[in-house]
Amino acid sequence: LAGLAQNGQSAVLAQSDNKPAKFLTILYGSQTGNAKSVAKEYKAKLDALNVPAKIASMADYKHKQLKTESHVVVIVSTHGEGEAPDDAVALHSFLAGKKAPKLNDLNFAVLGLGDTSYEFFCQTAKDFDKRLQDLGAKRITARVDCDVDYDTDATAWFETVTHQIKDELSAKSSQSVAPSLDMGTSGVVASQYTKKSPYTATLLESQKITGRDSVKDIRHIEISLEDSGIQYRPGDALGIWFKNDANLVDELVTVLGLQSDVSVSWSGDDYSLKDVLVNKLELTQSYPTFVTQYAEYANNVELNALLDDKSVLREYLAQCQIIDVVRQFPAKISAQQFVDALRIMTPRLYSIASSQAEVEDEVHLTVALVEYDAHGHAHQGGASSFLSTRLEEGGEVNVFVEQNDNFRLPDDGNTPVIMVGPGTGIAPFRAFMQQREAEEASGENWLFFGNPNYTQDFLYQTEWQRFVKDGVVNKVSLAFSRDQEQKVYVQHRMLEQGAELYQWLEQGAHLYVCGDANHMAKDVQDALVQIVIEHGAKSEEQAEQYISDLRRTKRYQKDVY
Ligand code: 2AM
Repeated sequence: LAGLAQNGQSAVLAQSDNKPAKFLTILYGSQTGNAKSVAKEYKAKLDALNVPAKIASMADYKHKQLKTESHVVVIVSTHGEGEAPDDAVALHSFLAGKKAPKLNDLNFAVLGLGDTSYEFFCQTAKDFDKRLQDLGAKRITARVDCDVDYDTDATAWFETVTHQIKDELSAKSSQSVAPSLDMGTSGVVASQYTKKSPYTATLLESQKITGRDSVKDIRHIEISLEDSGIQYRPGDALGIWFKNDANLVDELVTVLGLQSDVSVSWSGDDYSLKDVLVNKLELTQSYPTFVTQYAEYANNVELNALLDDKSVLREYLAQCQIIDVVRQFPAKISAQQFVDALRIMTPRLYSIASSQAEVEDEVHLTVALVEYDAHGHAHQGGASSFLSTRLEEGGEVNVFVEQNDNFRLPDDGNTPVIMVGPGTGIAPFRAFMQQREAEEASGENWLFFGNPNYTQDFLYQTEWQRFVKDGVVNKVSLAFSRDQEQKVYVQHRMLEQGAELYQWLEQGAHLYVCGDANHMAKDVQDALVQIVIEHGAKSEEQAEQYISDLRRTKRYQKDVY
């Protein structure tokens, strides 16, 4: 080890008492990139303080290594109904399984990222916290579960953890260097533009691509990245910072009986009420933290009763915007109090619909305008209405690329690809095919697409026809749900073609699913299990195993929302 110490910069140095050097390992499990960026931010802070630390995605981390660690922090998000992010699935189940080691020498802390609007808020973080404790590890500090606006809580947690570990790690490891971990998987130079400092791009084109009689309003949007130097890869998402609708804000201010131009302070700066509501705060979703604070000023029995029953509250909030709560439960509240009850706006992520191999310094999106009636009023989604109706061609929009290494074309261009992308789920597959065409990849490609009506909703129809004609796409299976009496969905087409689909899988195909998480992705998964049972002559249990092996080996990837 002494020799290593002289030669290898990235070696862990032995201590004078011959104990291995200690460092903090930051393990993150990320789906949309938030947990990863929080983890990176923490690593940077520790570096600045000279606290030895390394960082790793749970997906790249050897599970058994946990036994050798002295200090680990887990930063992990939760999705849907309490599901672990793709990165975390394997470690999460390893810790619950029979092979999980005793971890009596480990000190740990857990930070959860989630959304309080969901029933299983931060469930994955809770699971890690409990399992590590059950395995004998000692908690450095209590777990913190962050809501969507996680910055403040995450920072407070960093400080607590750092305070607890700093002396021990710095003192014992004054000469040690944490081993560096090769994090480079993408081959794309990291952009200087991030969620916190986005690039101000311009809208080149916004075109409705559903027909006049469609039940949907879906736009094809082209944004110029010009000389930003931003690079992205098929599978990545574009983060969009949007502005709330000024008309909605005016109406909200009127209902509240307040004045738009009154000054409020927010995050250390002064703003007019209108400015902060248009640019900074979340209005087109509603969330329990708002209702809890607002209820103090509303003093309404019915509203208080809502707060007493979490599941009733969740149901109420599901199709509710801030203005609905305000209309329904009038309150005596000042502009400052109202602003303090709202949470910070979060950017929306859209799967990128283009490849730079084809469009160079542009980025394309496929955006469905969210519109619905609720509580007796018409509603629109915040970012989708901004992109579709308020942003004019030539107008500015703040964007950043969110890498998604959990949705990548196979490295080998010969590998066949099956794409299941109904509705706007088509977006990343347009990017995939642009990329494969540019690379002249020889692997076969099969698209499953669905939408309500053939004549109105076949998104990018002429492009798909051209891809087929030119031999880029080999098979297209369509499910236009409302063109016949019985609904036909992509999973029905998959089942119909089950024998061939199974054959493709057996030949090593990668399978991708993009689109609705609530129903479609589950139904598609069930169809897959059926297909493997039927055409692979397997029991249900074996089929489930087959599918989970596909996931584990990254041959079955999902980008669902
Ligand atoms: P529907 O709206 O006619 O019911 C894209 O949104 C397409 O996905 C639409 O054709 C929609 O059909 C369909 N869809 C709705 N629920 C689905 C499900 N559970 N599985 C697959 N497709 C679904």
